[in-house]
Amino acid sequence: MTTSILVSIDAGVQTITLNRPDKLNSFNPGMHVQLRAALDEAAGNAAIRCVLLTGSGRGFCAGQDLSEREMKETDTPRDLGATIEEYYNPLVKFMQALPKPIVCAVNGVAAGAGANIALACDIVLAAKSASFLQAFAKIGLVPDSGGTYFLPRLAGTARAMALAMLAEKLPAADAERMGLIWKAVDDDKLMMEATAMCKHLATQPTRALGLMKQAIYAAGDNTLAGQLDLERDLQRKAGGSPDYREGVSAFLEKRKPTFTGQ
Ligand code: LHQ
Repeated sequence: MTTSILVSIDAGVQTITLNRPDKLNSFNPGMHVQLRAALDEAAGNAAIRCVLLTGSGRGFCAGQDLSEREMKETDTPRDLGATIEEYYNPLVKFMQALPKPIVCAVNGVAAGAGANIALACDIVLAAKSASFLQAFAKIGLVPDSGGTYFLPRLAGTARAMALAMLAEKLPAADAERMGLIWKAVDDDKLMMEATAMCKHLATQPTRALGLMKQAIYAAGDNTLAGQLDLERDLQRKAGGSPDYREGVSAFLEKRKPTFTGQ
């Protein structure tokens, strides 16, 4: 049986590779289920301290598999909201709530929901030849999987609107310049850089990194006073962690800390 998702674990990093290359890794229900199972493992396995998401072949992910969506004029329209409710929305919420870093290595075109699932990751690296495409307008849909949330927050309303309405491919270097992603890197360096970054993150104070995600994602909806309160509460939690003790001891003893992630 061919599997839609490849998963491997090494040095605290779980690498998840979307694996339907002949369909540019577009999503069908099977791929959704397998991806969610992999992320569930990342959540439950303390030995996994960073997730790396990428795609196989020449694309990252082309969003929903449209070959399963062809309609005749006489067909009753399918409820796309149901697909989103069942798969895409829980996926994006789960990724953002996972208390461990998720790095995305965008190896090729990221289109439709595929683009927005990339943007839902915590740190996004992309190959210089990769591109981001809010493909929805081309097929009469609206951006989903958090697109209308992430785009204006990351790049501003003017850019979000044009990206959504014009549905033009945005090269990775422009995505970096607009602040949509962390970095565009040479194609042949992408996986090396992404893996090195993940291996580094997997040695860091995982609990604190998870709390950082919580704080930074809450900021978009919070007042300053609310955010200051949240920082106080999260710092209280981080300050009670073994990794905080280790970090301070290592600093005072002038040695490298050994964080356990706790
Ligand atoms: C594909 C796909 C694809 C199937 C390429 N499906 N085969 C949520 C809920 C429910 C329903 C609706 O949607 C959603 C959210 C969404 O994600 S909607 C947006 C869906 N995605 C798109 O509209 C993107 C469609 N794809 C494209 O526009 C192009 O393929 C891009 C720009 C991504 C890449 O273009 P090219 O590099 O020129 O590649 P290609 O078009 O030749 O594609 C390569 C193959 O992959 C080709 O198959 P073939 O057998 O002819 O070689 C495509 O049919 C297949 N493929 N995307 N989404």
